[in-house]
Amino acid sequence: MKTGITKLLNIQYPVIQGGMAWVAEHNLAAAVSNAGGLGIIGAASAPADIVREEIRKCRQLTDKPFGVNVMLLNPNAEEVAEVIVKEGVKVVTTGAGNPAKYMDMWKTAGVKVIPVVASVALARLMERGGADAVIAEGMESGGHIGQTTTMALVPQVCDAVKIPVIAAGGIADGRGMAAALMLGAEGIQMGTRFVVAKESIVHDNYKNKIIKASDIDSAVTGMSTGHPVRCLRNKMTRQYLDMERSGADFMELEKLTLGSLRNAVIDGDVTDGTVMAGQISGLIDVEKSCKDIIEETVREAKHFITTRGDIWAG
Ligand code: TUI
Repeated sequence: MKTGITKLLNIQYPVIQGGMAWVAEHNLAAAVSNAGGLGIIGAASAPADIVREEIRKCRQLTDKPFGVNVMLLNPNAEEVAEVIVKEGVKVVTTGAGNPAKYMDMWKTAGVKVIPVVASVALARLMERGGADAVIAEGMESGGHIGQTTTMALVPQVCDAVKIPVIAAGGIADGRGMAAALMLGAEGIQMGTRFVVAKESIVHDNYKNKIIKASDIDSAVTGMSTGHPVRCLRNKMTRQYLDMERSGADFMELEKLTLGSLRNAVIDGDVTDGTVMAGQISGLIDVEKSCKDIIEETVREAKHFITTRGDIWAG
């Protein structure tokens, strides 16, 4: 495939892996990169030293390009931003905020910067600030989300900027990829699909919760605090939403979720833990290798794009 994204990143397929907290570690990132996509190490809330180690471990597993995601609510974001430059990482994606203050440092170091945006306004701002591409992420996604769906956001962002756009949110197969390309995107980012990859170190309980989920099994917590987060429904989301409805304050809600994503991802506590996942969970019914995920997605996308002309064939 050749798109603005494969050319920009020097990769075989325009398929990027989401920078998911606790999930996007070096094994998953290397597997995605080795399969021809772009693997991403999610720095999430990790201290800079851990991120440095993850980068070095990833390098031992792949000689292909990979990136690091900087979660901008991370109190260590500044040091992580510097580690990326010092370690010679070539691609950065950002999430949960505006990366403007790191842009010059990264651009000067020759790092390709690809911010996740949830609105047209931020996409425009990022293009003006020197971003190489943007990821337009719809509210179908897991984790921290914006307010607009992928279907509505992607074409509007594509019309607003000249840099290549990557679509994210609600994509887990070739139909989703084909649709994203039709909306004007030049690549896709998938998160939930890669959580249920063979190379993903996520606890089996977490993977099985996604596999068993149906279309309506996610909920959005944190609307009242201004940090909406999509996760699969469980005892934790019910408790959280009950507390929100009864007017609990931010600190009380924070206390409830402290460490809860780690408890679900690493220890497999999918009852009291936080199971971040997207609305497309209902489509995911089997664990596959990253290579199979990427190759089947691309093959299916090509099939749909090249055969749908039949509709007008009479
Ligand atoms: O960042 C994500 N997904 C995440 S981050 C995360 S860690 C976390 N946990 C609990 C609460 C908050 C964070 C879990 N999942 N996706 C990328 C993304 N970025 N989605 C939406 C946005 C976004 C939203 C607003 C990006 C920029 C933005 O603009 C803010 C501004 O300053 O203009």
